[in-house]
Amino acid sequence: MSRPDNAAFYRRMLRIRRFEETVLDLFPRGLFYGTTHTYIGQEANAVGVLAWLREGDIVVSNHRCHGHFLAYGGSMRSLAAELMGRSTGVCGGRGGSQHIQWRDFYANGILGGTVPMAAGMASTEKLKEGDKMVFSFMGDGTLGEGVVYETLNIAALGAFPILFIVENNRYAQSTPTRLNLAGEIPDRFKAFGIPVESIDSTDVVEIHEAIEPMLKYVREKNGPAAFVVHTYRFAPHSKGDDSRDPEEIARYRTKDPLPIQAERLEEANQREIQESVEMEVADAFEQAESDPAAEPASLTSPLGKSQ
Ligand SMILES: Cc1ncc(C[n+]2csc(CCOP(=O)(O)OP(=O)(O)O)c2C)c(N)n1
Ligand SMILES: [Mg+2]
Repeated sequence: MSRPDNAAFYRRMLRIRRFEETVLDLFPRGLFYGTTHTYIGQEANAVGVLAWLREGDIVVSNHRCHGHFLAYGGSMRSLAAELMGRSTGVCGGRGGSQHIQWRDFYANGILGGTVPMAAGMASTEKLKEGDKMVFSFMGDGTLGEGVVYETLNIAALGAFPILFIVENNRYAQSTPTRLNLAGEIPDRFKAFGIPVESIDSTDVVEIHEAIEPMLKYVREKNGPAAFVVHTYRFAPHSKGDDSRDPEEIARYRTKDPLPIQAERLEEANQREIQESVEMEVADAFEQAESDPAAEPASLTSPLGKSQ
């Protein structure tokens, strides 16, 4: 499988970055329902990993799902509309920022709850004896949920086709990993005999290449594997809640994945991509804002249909 070219990697990350920056800019206007968690700074993970997706593969994301959804191929306008509770949203405006489902993409805001869900889907794929696999994203803080370890156990025993991706952005909300995570992250997978690869990088090309051996292991039906990316989020956990040292944030910002990738492109090419992404973002939010609100009846019906 050939990898996306440098321009495609840059465009995919920029779409996420500009979508998320716009969400943060617009939030104070009261346009969105519920809270939101942006992916700013972590774009290289979703884009590098999900460039390996094949038709029918399943992606299970978490509360920080916009980047995963856009990298999966989701529509920016439907995502904007979902955040605004519009009927044109990904889930008809009923899910909001954290609860997105489209095709084989699922996101849920219950930390850890997504991991057994993902493994359940992987067990089904195994029973079907097909070639599909599951990508299960989780944060470092999610490793504090006990159900994750029950899941690793059963996934390893059953040799389920699932790749666990841990995005260690070094914080769970406001708690640094050094205060809530004993030992080393890879050891938690090794304890169940699950092979694991780690990388400390914000370079989309490096991340894309580093995950390949683990992906191959899962695709060749050997069972689950894991991939740990040491990363950083540049924006607050949610919106205004940031107690991190500004000097630390500034230090990590020097490793911004966007300029790293932009440097691989001619300036004219960068500008062309930037202009087209600006247009896409502006259109997405403008159209979403003028879309009709979700039908009240659809909010109370499990099927989302008016009774
Ligand atoms: C079961 C559960 N407990 C608490 C929360 C509230 N909460 C949302 S995000 C978060 C921190 C998650 O940290 P991590 O897994 O590292 O992901 P990150 O936010 O850093 O991407 C918490 C505690 C939740 N959503 N679900
Ligand atoms: Mg975290």
